[in-house]
Order: sequence, then structure tokens, then C-alpha cells
Amino acid sequence: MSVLAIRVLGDPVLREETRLVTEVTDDIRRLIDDMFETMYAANGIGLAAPQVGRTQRVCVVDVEGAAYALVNPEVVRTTGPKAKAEEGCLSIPDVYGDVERPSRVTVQALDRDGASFEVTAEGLLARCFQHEIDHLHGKLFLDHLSFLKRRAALARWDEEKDQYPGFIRVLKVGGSEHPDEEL
Ligand code: K2U
Ligand code: ZN
Repeated sequence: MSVLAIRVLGDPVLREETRLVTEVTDDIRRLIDDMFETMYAANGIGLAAPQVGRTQRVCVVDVEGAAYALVNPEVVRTTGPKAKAEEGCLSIPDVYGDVERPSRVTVQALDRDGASFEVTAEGLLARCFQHEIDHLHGKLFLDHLSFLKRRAALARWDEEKDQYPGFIRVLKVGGSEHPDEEL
């Protein structure tokens, strides 16, 4: 398994529509394993394939030990009140904004063996599912912000983006991007 480089805002891959996976092959399972390892190294709770430069419709999630690999996921039902919470994105480091989303979702997907499953989630897991499935359709949390909030977020990104030449964020293995940082 490998820790992959993360693509950051400005890389056109983050705005592409992903391709449906027609067969869950060993290559897709290797991508899933690498995405989990990359997500953990980045201290994330979700990661979508475009964030590691791949255009297959695949994402992974792990919220408080509830771990899912989702192939061709789709939201089939949203219920419950809308809830607003601060979101960030591993592809837009150090930028945050409040996003309103349905508080409960039902998602249908294939698992790493190609078997179809359905899961209903609420709270942070529901939010994460929606955030990752947005990624698979070229949508970012910024797109849910008001004009003024998005302008402020993009201004913040302008201050950060020079740290990522080529729109690449290289992760240090071991979970810290600053290895000499006190753990
Ligand atoms: O897709 C990604 O960029 C990973 C996102 C997923 C996410 C964002 C907002 C809310 C829920 C999930 C995060 O950057 S992972 C970092 C994180 C960690 C704990 C709680 C929220 C976000
Ligand atoms: Zn994200």
C-alpha cells in the first residue's frame, strides 16, 4: 500500500465528472487500499479518487471506526432536517466554511468485492458521505458557500496555494506533514 500525493484546488481533476466503475478489479481494490492509507496519513475521515488524481467513481470514509469503501456511490434518499457545520477539505488545506446539508442520507454503492449495499447515516458520517460523493461529481464544499463566504475562502486559499507547486500536496508518512512537530 502507498501514501499517494493529494491534488489541491487548481488541479482540473478536482472539477471532472468521474467515470462509473464497470468491474471492481484488483486495480480498484489497490486504489481503495492506497486511498485509505493516504486518508489516514492526512488525518482525514474521507477521501475521493479525484483527490489522488484518479477519475474512477470511488471514495473511502472512516468516521469514528465506521469505515466504508464506496464504488459508484449515489445518494438515494435524504431525510431529516438540514444541518449546518464547518467543513474543510484535504484538497483545500487550511480553508474552512459552514456548509448546510441534509442530516440523514441513504447511500447505495458497491463494496470492494463488487457487492451492492445500502447504508443510512446521520451526523458526521452523513456529512462525509455527501462531501465525498460531491467530489465524484467535481463539486467542492466551496460551491455550497454564499458568494461572500466563497470569496473570503478563495482569498484565504490565495495565501496558502504557493505551498503546493503543481497543485500537489505531498504527505509525510506517519500522519504529520511537519515531522519535527511535537505529537
Ligand atoms: O474529502 C476530503 O477532503 C476529506 C474531508 C472530509 C470531510 C470534510 C468535512 C466534513 C466531513 C468530512 C475532511 O477534510 S477530512 C478532515 C476532517 C476531520 C475530522 C472532521 C472533519 C473533517
Ligand atoms: Zn474534500
